[in-house]
Amino acid sequence: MPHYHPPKIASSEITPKSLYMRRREFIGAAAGSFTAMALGSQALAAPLAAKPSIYKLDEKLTSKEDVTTYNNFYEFGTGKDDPARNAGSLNTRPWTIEVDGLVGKPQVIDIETIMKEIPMEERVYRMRCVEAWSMVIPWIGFPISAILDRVEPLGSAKYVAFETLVRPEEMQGQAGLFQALEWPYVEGLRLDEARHPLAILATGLYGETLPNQNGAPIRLVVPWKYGFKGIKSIVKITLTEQEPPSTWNRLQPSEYGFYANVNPEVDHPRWSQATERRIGEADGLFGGARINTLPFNGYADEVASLYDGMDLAKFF
Ligand SMILES: Nc1nc2c(c(=O)[nH]1)N[C@H]1C(S)=C(S)[C@@H](COP(=O)(O)O)O[C@H]1N2
Ligand SMILES: [Mo]
Repeated sequence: MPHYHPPKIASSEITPKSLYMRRREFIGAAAGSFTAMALGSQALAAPLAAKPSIYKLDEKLTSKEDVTTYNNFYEFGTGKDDPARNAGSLNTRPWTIEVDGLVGKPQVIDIETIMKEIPMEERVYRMRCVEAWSMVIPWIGFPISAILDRVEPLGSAKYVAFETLVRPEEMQGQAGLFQALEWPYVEGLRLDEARHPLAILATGLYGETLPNQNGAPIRLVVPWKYGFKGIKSIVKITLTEQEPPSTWNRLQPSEYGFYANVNPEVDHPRWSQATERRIGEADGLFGGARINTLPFNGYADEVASLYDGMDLAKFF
């Protein structure tokens, strides 16, 4: 059962209210590993070995504290501190990814198989959110091609679609009356973008397995694109002929493109994309040092040729 679509019932609706409130207090009060034990089988952060990065970056790493407490993961709430507070309830074992669509060998791949059989590499990348803040993160992961090669895409496959888990009883942002987004969160890449060696599926950061709030057990990282392309907690990958839908584009196409390549010359309709706030750096009057945003987030030499002949402003 690789793909779990339970009915939309909040745990507060199926558990007596008093018990639910007490459980929330209890979970909130318990710390770290104790919370994990109380909730069952989600994996704790564990050391994760990786080959050193072949892509060097001469920039200061964002602290692990900031990387793991300032997050966007609307399945756990819309506040930046919600995911770190709420994502402990997600069970990341067992976990499978269904890979299907235009492939010769569709299959369901277990996360344990991925961790055992695919060599992990460290990749220190800039991460630029469309909201104009950024980080430098030491990810651990592997090129998406390692998965694509296993399923043998057909000649007709042109795009790769990704889907996040739907499990409202463990993802409180998917439960209850207010739903920030349409679930599942979906994203996509052109097949040649997905096959670019810079595009990875990440399984860890800072030398350990991914914390839940960062998209455990496996998430996409495409460093030359805005952060919303980096879909978390992936359960399904589908090869398609047509451009697949993407969550933010579907919600507001005038503000969030399918391509979403970082481009300081194309402003968001409501703010400039020319500069960014590097999280954790020299907090000033406006809450953080502003630095210039680079075309393709600084990866133009590697990836610009993917877009030869395209009007990049038009294809935001
Ligand atoms: N499933 C899912 N994936 C998601 C999001 C989300 O809300 N849900 N937010 C995106 C956005 S807007 C950003 S900036 C990055 C943030 O990744 P981080 O919290 O690990 O830094 O995750 C992306 N992936
Ligand atoms: Mo973002």
